[in-house]
Amino acid sequence: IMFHYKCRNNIYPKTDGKIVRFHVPDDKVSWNSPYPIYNPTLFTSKCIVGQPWADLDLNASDFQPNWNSIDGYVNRISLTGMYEIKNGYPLNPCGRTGITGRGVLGRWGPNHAADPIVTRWKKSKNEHVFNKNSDKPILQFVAIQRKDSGEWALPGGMVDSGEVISTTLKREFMEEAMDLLQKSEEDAVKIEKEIEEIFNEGVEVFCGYVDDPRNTDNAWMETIATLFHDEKGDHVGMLKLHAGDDAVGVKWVDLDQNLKLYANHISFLEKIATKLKCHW
Ligand code: RP5
Ligand code: MG
Ligand code: MG
Repeated sequence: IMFHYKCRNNIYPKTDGKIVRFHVPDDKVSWNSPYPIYNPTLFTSKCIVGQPWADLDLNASDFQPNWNSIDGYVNRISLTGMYEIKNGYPLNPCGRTGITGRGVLGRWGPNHAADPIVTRWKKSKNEHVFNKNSDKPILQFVAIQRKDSGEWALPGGMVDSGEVISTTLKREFMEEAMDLLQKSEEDAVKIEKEIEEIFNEGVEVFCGYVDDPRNTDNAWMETIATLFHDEKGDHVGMLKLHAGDDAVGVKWVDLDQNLKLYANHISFLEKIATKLKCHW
């Protein structure tokens, strides 16, 4: 299991600076290290209350979640293994975050997402472009700019209840990187066909906990990141990228270890760099 940073020692997102996380030094992240003065704020955002995709409050008498299992339409199984329940609250498997409650996340415990990583080789006049320092070919991936934080990220999103991951991967890419929701029926059908070809052979590169700035002690993000690499680049070359839904920008980005990306998305890309032996 990984160590988390982006969900510690900062201001909780989307709260106008009002919700400050309790300080958690590195040696107090683990639930096994005693931290008697630990007194995190309880915060569940109003924006999730009553949403169809969100759980009820844990105090609600008609809310009886089945932790660590498929609970009706809700997948409460963590990709990291069994998580603990303490005083009725699921515990973040990576340890303390400085906030209890759900923050802006809908589910108590794991919140499942999927991240498509669409890649091609950088080319100039049909030839690979190499980085001068590493002497390796440069890989490009599709990144979106998130509306919530302004950061560049993979075009991922939440798995709808009952949805299969392969559907989430396609749907989120089409919504965020191709603006599917604003297209005519005719154009939407075309986009879906193009996507079908690119997304039929994916390789899972990461599966587990995401160091997401929205995580709390009782709610956290998990993802399955899948690589769709177009070796010749002729399929993805046809795609008309257009930011949509919760994205305000979209572009092909040259892969490099110094990129600043949302959550720990750069670590998924590092695995791809190793796999495809590209510049990093
Ligand atoms: C991250 O948040 C995941 O890796 C995924 O990219 C994203 C899903 O949340 P939304 O984009 O739906 O906010 O943790
Ligand atoms: Mg989305
Ligand atoms: Mg998204």
